[in-house]
Amino acid sequence: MIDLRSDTVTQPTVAMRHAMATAVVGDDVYQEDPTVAKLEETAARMLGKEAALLVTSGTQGNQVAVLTHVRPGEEVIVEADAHIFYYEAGAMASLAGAQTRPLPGLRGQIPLTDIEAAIRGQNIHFPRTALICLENTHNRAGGAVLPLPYMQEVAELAKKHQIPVHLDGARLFHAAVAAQVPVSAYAATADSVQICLSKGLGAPIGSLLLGTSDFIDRARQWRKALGGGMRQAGVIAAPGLIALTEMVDRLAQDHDKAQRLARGLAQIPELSVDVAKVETNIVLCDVGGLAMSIDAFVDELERRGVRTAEFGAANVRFVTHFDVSEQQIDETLEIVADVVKASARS
Ligand code: TLP
Repeated sequence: MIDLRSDTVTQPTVAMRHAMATAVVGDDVYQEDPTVAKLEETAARMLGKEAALLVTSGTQGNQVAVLTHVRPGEEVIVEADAHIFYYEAGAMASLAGAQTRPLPGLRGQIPLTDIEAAIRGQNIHFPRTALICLENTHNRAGGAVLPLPYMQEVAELAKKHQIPVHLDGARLFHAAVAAQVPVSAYAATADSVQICLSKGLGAPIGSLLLGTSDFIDRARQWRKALGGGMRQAGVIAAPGLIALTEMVDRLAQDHDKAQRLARGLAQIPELSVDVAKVETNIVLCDVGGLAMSIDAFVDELERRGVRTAEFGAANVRFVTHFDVSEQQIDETLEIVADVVKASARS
């Protein structure tokens, strides 16, 4: 199987498995796990934040952030296709009791004028605008990179209105590598940041939430409330340390593989891929021009050994990662071309 459904499907490396087996551990609810402490310190140093908190997943990190920033009935400005709004099972509503204000963006960027217009003024009828969320890279926008100057402008606007910014950086390292911007520069534009160790960096489990020491102290209690207080979590932190220290620079290879795939798909006339929009490791391919349905296309690819994901009414998502080789990208292109040809004949 060539599994291009997501960059979450990678197997832990041999070094990661060894690190898990030999990790020095303690009870992290007592904050006595030295490997967790090392991971949190390393992440905080890399992102230039005071403190970090190991959480079970990107979703948990995002939702702990919302719970820490927002009180019930307050409003959160989000991009309309953002993961925190679109894919987290309505948790901002069910857990934080937050009201969301989704605003459409262009390649993940909500126009600044729209953000400013959506910020609530003082009025007895209005909820308080308590948080602005950004996502970089932006998943549903096809791994789009939010440029640093845009993020700096949002930060300035938010500061002017004294509203905190949360950055869903599940793939922030992908953005940093693609834009050649230090990850700390991106992190500096947000009050809290969530990064995933399991998306393209190869760790089997875990994300980190980062912010000021005071914010992380409060977030730790919300993590406990959500059942995310883990005991000998060093076995998770140990591969996470390898993810942060050894797996970041190689993301450029995943971006190259995505380019190779996108260029190949773009040569198939029945498919539509905007190669210029492939900035990182996600390729969106519009299959609306095919004689077969998107379901049938994805199923047929799977039957022939290529796993992809349906992403909306007409888009198929292909995500590259370290467990897929250049040769497998070429094999994928051959299989896709065959399936498209067969669909035209039938
Ligand atoms: N995204 C997954 C799916 O949920 C769609 C994927 O395969 O891409 N933020 C962003 C931007 C994400 O892409 C994801 C995962 C998360 C948060 C949530 O992370 P997990 O799955 O660890 O809860």
